[in-house]
Amino acid sequence: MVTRRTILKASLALGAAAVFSGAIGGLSAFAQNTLRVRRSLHNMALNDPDLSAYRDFVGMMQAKNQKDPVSWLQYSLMHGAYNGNYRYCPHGDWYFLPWHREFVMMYENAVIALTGKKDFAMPYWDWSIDRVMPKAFTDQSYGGKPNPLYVSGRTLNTQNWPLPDAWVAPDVLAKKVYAETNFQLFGTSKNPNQRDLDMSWVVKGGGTQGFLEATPHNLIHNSIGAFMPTAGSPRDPIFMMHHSNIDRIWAVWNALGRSNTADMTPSDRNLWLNMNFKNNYLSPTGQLYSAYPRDLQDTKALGYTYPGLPKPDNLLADPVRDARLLSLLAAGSTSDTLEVLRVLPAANKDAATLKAPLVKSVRFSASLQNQVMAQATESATQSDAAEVFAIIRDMAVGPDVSSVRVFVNAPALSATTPLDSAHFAGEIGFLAHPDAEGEHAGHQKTPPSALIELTDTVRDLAKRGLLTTDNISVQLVPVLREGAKDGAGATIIPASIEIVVV
Ligand SMILES: [Cu+2]
Repeated sequence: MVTRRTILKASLALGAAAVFSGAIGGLSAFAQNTLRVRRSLHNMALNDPDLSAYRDFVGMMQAKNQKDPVSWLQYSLMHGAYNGNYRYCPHGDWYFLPWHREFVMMYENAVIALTGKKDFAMPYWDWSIDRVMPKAFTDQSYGGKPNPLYVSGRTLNTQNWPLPDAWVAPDVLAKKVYAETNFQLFGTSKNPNQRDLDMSWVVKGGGTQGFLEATPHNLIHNSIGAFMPTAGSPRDPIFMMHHSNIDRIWAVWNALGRSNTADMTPSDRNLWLNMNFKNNYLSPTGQLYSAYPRDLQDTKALGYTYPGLPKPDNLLADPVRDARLLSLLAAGSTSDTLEVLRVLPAANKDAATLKAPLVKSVRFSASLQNQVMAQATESATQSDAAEVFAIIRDMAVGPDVSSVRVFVNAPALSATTPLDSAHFAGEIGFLAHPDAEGEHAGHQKTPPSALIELTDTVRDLAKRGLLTTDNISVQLVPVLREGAKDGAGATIIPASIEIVVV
């Protein structure tokens, strides 16, 4: 039996990266039917018909009266306002993927309607391959006129360009995204307090972000700057290509044979599938319309697909492991004997600052270390490999913090400690949020929480002899927003940190 645990052990080296990278361009498989195919921007000609239709569409939408519901500004306001609040768009909970699937389709349908290009499909920016902004978006002019895809004031944070391996390398995605078998661990979990289908849950957040949302999704938004780190992010035309790629990753994950709902309880399945995104979207003629996750499960049923989708890999979920992790995310405890190491007690008040990273240790017993390390040296492919996760909860994030880097047992740390350090475990990005007052205060998000996998870092450190004590130390280093000052707004205070060996 091949389970998720086995594959972590058996290594994903077997071409996984090449299969999932999106580098395969073949359209032939879909050429005979009517599915529209969303293609990669990689090597796409600037005058490609899909890219040209999108450019024309953006130009048309920007030229309209911006009070018209079918205009560049009004479409973006369904998501949220620049320097304002998020309106309908969920981040940090399990509605993140389906809500944005419909949002990209809302634009796609409008491109078709306004340009008349019936086979238009939104291209995607595969940032695993193309680590800088695609040229179509950075040229200030096109065809002798201003380029509608160009946005002035993008910062393209030099620290983060080209996009680093730690966020987007194909082998990182293979392991941290595609090998995950549980939807909520892959695509961000439910707010544990949700008990009904009240629409307010959609925008509340309060789930625990997995790697996909916390790292490539959030950090690419932030790295681009201008509109992209804010609730007004859809005002940057690159938004649709970024989210088309996020949507493709979900489609690839499903194509590998992963189910969104098979392992949800009946009650959770109902709460996820039947939520009404009521009047969250605008039609090409300016009518409000609704969508339900139950109708957003399969891109082919929605009329589009992506090239090069993989075949199922027959990787089986491990229900015990999934249940343990999910109950830990939901309740802070598990019903069985799983040992939870409390790195930071609940209601912590200690802050990480730029000058003083938050460094907290907890006893990491020899027997736990052995559970993790036994697997690193054992050669059998069948294993009960232990994984190590950190859960960082309810982070109070200062407005000047763009992300936080997580290190393990580093002897010395600073803002410039590189991401390829053996001690680096992960980076969690935070979109910009306004203060908690204001007219949409009821729509404020719960402080973000994230799940960070430490397995490889811990094993690697042990192999190098860098895990010599029986303590494990978790270290948080905030990263400043582009242009922000290192002041009171540059701190981050997690309510708690737990480590669990599953
Ligand atoms: Cu969004």
